[in-house]
Amino acid sequence: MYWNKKIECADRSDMRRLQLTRLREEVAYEYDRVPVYRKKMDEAGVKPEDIQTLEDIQKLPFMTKEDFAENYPTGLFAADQKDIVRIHASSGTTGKPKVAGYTRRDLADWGEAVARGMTMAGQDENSVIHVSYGYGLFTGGLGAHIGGETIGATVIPMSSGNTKKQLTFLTDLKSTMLCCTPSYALTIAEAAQKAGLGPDDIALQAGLFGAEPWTQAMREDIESMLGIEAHDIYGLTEVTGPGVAISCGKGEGMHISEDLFYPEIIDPKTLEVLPDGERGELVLTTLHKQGMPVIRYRTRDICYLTHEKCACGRTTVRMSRIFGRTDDMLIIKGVNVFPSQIETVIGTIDELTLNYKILVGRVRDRDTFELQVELAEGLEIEDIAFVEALREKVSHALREMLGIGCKIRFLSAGTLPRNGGKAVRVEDTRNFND
Ligand code: DLL
Repeated sequence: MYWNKKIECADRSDMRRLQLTRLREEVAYEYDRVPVYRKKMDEAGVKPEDIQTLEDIQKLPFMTKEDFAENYPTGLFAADQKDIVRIHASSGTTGKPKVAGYTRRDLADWGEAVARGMTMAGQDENSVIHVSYGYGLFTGGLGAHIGGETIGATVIPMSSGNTKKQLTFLTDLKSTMLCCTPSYALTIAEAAQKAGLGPDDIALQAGLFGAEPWTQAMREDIESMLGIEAHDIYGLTEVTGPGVAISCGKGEGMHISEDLFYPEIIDPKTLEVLPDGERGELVLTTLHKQGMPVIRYRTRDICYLTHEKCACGRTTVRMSRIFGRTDDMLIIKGVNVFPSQIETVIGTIDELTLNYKILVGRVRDRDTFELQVELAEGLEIEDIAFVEALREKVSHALREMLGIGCKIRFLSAGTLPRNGGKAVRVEDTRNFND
């Protein structure tokens, strides 16, 4: 089943023609309307007219997350405020969020991209779509929502949390698709098992899981426990949200909606464009965005591309699973966390030193998150009342900054190893390569 066969199964030369037309329009629009990007292009000595072929994209300067930090909150917006109908945001390095703005047409395109994926996963206007991604500034909830509405399905805006209620709605309303992070899918699956509900008791057929890296083993667990087909969905706030690419389940990887997003893979060190099959950093250019187009945006996500025709009949380029990131952003329990945010919090609390370690791991496919931090010189770790009050204070401040909780372990001053070189602040023992 295809949502938009003309695009999804387009002849490659037709697709490239469409992409070139859109790229030229998008670059001219961005040059005209976003002074920061115009300056970058001028500095690189390139004008919109220099884009004559798709390969000419390589003449254009990159955009990075630093551009978001420097131009917070709306310096990268291209549309007039009266035409921006929605704002989303995700966390940034310094604690300053990356803010994205959408016009009506951007929302329609977003719905279209997610609709393609939902159709790949066998959903249509008869489906009941249970959305357990968070609603709000995070793009997961409203992104899945708009896709479900676009295909005309019945959408349940559950948001995340309250697993018991999730199960009740899933079963009582006979949901056919579950949309949430893969780790939350496992939580729901385990709760279903505990409640004695097997695949035959639930109407679910498929799931659209993303926003964090996951493994093949996790996919198999989710599929067998819930009796569904699990599809991978990729996206990021800066580019739109979920739906940049979605897996069809027939071939490897995720189909990119190439009429809307142009992908390149670069070597993050030399910045050279790499051929199909080679792992590198994914760079994305929006081809039809009005609110906040991005051009050659360095996502920091590591994957590879393939242009081989897929067994499902689609001709669109596919990206592999995400194997990791080139920067220090961690995704813990589906939430983006920068170590610098944690350091900022620690720095505001006098009773702590800036010697800390973040430990991230996985136990039974679930993320664990612990902060070890040293007490300031002279403070007694044996003073239980003091330590508990401090724990409360640090916990609260961290939750305010990150949006998730973390286990805190206090250490006496001087306990953490100092190696004299670059401090190793993060120990992430999760492995997303299998
Ligand atoms: O996570 C958008 C999204 C919502 C995607 C729901 C899929 C489903 P951000 O919060 O801006 O946006 O985080 C974007 O999450 O750069 C990747 O590192 C990671 N990511 C997103 N999808 C996947 C995936 C949303 N399927 C960052 N596999 C991205 C691995 C993913 N990592």
